[in-house]
Amino acid sequence: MKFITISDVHIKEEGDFSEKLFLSFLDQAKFLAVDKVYLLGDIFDLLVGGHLYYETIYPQVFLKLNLLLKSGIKIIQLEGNHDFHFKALIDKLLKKWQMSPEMWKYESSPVVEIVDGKRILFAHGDEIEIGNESYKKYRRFIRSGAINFLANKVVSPRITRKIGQRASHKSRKRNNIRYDEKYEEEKVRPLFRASAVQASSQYNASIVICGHSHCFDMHEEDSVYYLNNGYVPRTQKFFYFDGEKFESIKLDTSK
Ligand SMILES: [Mn+2]
Repeated sequence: MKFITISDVHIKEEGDFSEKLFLSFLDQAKFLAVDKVYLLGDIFDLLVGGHLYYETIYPQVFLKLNLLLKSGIKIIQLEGNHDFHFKALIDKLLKKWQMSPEMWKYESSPVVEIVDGKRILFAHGDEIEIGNESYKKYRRFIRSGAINFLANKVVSPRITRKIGQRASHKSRKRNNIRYDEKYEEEKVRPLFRASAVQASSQYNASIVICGHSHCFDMHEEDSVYYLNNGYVPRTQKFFYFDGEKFESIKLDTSK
């Protein structure tokens, strides 16, 4: 089985650099003739609730996803902490496109897949991160059934977008401190390496692939292989598994 995977693209609006990178990533799926594409969360900087409205905001992205599925390549979609509660959007699109639910699977928690005898854990990253208890409390609340209901049935996506744009403006200010290089090297990288080792025993997997930390890594420790493509607008990288080994590939947006 061959696959490609990416997380943390953070597409904000149509035509931005993140969108260009993501479209180029989707082109790689056909070029490399993979069987599956794993999207590990935070593909969008803000996408909450299953509204078809999002298809009109990002027409190019959904057109390309449609063509990908038509070519027989399957998608496994994990929630991030910027894009979640949108299973209904995928259900609606698949129905509209007359495609089987098997083609585009939606997961709200980490998944383990057995690939050529190896157990691989796919996660966004915040679910397996060690510590950060106040964030985890916030995460439980925001992922709850009540918020799912609000996002899908009550609040219009236009309003969600406005609220989220404010929130991401605030978190960008924080991120400037958090993702400072020295802090990344000394705190974030070791924390996520340790989190990957812990998650590997929790999920009984020898390979852990996640994002969220925005800190690129390909690291082997205690016979656990941990991969993280980092913050894509900066790293411009994704992972390719050719059936035997992993490769980190740089995206080309010049075309
Ligand atoms: Mn994240």
